[in-house]
Amino acid sequence: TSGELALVILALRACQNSDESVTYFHLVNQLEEKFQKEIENMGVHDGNPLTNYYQLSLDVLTLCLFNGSYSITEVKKYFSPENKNFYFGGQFSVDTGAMAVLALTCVKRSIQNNGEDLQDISHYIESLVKKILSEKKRNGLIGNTYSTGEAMQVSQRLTQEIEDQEFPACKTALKRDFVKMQTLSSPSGHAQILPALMGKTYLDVNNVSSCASGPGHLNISIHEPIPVEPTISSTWISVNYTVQINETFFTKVTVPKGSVFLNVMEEAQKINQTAFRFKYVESSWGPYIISVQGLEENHNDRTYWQLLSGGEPVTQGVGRYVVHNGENLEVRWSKY
Ligand code: B12
Repeated sequence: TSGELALVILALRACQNSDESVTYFHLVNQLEEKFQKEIENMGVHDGNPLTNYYQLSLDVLTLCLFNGSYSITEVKKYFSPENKNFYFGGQFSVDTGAMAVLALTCVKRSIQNNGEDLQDISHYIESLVKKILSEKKRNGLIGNTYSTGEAMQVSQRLTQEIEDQEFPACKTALKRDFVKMQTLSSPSGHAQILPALMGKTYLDVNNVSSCASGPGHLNISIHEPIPVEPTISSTWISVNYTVQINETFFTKVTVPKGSVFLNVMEEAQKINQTAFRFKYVESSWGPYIISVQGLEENHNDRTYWQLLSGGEPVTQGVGRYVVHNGENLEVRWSKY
């Protein structure tokens, strides 16, 4: 996807030794094409990109940092803070907003004259940063753990406030979660939190300080990361499982204690293949559910399979979410 390619380009640059010469020309060309396909898709599918605005932001950021071509008029047209793509199910996506601010900040720096473009882009940035800051929680996080690292990148003020102990819980919470993730080995989570913990942003990627040059000075006391597979024991628990489309399909499932959401779905599928069959793809966050009962998610229609527990969306995927005895799990056909 366009965002995956953008991340690859950023990663290559971040890791480039100063004595290496790498040409990004072809990769950037391909990214330009993929970005145009995203825009074309929006034209014919009611403003919905092929992927999402998190990735479109990664695209603009990378094209801007690597002198690729993109049109400021298009950026202004699509990145207005009121655009529906900044929201999932009515909820402002801090991750998406943060990535867009990074992209717009790069675009702003690249504008030479002091005209209307500069004013509009500055206005977008201001408005998005406000929306991000309004998602600050009492425990110090902005949105949740994963979005906090990215939110910290967008606002020097935010980073400073956190440093100044105004939100002491924030950095502590981030460090704690970082350590937790180490044991659960979530490379995506790490990649999104590390820059903030190191006081860097994705915009710094061109200020080469080679990643091969040393481990840096991140002060987290971890000794040996202990790889923790979910501990499946011989104790059994019982979980309620529902698939919700227009109708409700329900079953009770028994799984070993320590099982994850995916294990429940697999057990349900054994009980009733017709009602509970499903498919997933592997992603950088682990298994992602793409279809249930043969009904597949569709980016053009903004449909997907939402995961819930007790009627509330869960904050982890099926491969990570550990289930509890008596829990009411649900997979719901939803729109975002
Ligand atoms: C866009 C997005 C979505 C879209 C994806 C469809 C689309 N139009 O692209 C929608 C709204 C459908 C979605 C759904 C979910 N998401 Co989401 N999503 C994102 C977001 C903002 C960007 C992902 C992206 O494009 N990354 C860049 C590309 C290059 O990387 P990628 O890995 O190839 O991207 C793909 C996967 O990330 C996948 N994906 C998206 N969300 C999730 C969640 C999980 C658990 C998995 C395994 C995969 C996955 O879709 C991407 C496009 O194909 C991230 C934010 C972030 N900080 O990463 C959250 C994020 C990844 N999502 C998250 C969550 C929790 C979910 C849900 C589990 C929510 C729920 N309760 O239902 C569901 C997934 C359920 C399922 N079917 O398995 C969390 C994951 C945290 C974690 N520890 O696992 C994140 C980090 C948001 C957050 N701050 O909490 N998501």
